[in-house]
Amino acid sequence: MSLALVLSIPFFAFAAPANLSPNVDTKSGCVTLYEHANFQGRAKRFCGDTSYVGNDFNDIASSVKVDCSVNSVTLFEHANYQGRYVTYHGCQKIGYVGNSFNDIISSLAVD
Ligand SMILES: [Ca+2]
Repeated sequence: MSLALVLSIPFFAFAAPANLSPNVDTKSGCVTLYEHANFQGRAKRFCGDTSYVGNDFNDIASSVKVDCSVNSVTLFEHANYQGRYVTYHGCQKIGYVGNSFNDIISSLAVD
């Protein structure tokens, strides 16, 4: 096969068809807990289900930022998703979790 023939082979672009489906982000986003209200004090990020927030963050969170890629996050009073809970959806900045959830969060489930 001559070089000229090889070069004459039509080049087919492999452009993918336009993706008209909604953007589905299957990976879980992250949630940031803050020690104090209005995103003050120490902060810790959690990406995915967390059965225990850790000794460094147990029972201290007062405010929360929920990434837009998160469908929902449920914050639990106790480790292993036990006790009282509250659910927030993505793209939220919660400057104060409220008296009923202040300084009690021990685990969280990220969807
Ligand atoms: Ca707790």
